[in-house]
Amino acid sequence: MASLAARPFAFPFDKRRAALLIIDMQRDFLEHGGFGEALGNDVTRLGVIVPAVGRLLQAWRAHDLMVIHTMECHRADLSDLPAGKRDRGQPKLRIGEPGPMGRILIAGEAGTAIIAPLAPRIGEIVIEKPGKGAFYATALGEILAGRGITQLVLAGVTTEVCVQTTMREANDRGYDCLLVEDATESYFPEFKAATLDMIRAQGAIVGWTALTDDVLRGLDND
Ligand code: C5J
Repeated sequence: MASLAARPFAFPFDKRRAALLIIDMQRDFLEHGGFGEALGNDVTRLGVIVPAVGRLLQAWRAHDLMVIHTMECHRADLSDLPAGKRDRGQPKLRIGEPGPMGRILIAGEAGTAIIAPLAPRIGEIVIEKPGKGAFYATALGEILAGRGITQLVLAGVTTEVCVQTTMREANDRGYDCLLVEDATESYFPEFKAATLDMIRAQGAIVGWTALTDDVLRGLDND
């Protein structure tokens, strides 16, 4: 067990029980022509975290620890897409409609894929999730239990939507969760800042936050 420098206080890091959970680093959220842009966002904001997420990924692989990637996506027949999620707002393209990278947020389409620098390797778990949280309507809980995982180190996008929802789901299920500050990003900087604050407030009510360098130091020291 290592003590990892984190906020609001040190994280009791047990790397053998800690999975790296990379949330939704998909072309649909990071590249032009995808879902994020259809919602009116500046998708170029998210690319800044790719090197940090890549460093975490390489380190987890080098230590032969568990890596899990998630992808927000829906079945081709849209049977797992609630009408409210499809119809809400005025996006340029709705989920399931054809865009420049294929049908928006549909499993198997080019735009749904994880960006090339962070592409999953054979043997790494990829969770396809229809919701914002990675536990909802997926086998994630069973997979983690099967591997004896009790801690989650989270990275990915977007901080206040899929990352935060997943972290709250995990916290309620008893996992110790640490969000890597410079490996998560939002289309809205103020939402990212507020999310980090509310996660670690009240004595880590949802969990811890730390920088990539501190996580990597903890990994090497444990
Ligand atoms: C959103 C996500 N923002 N991955 N999805 O719709 O955060």
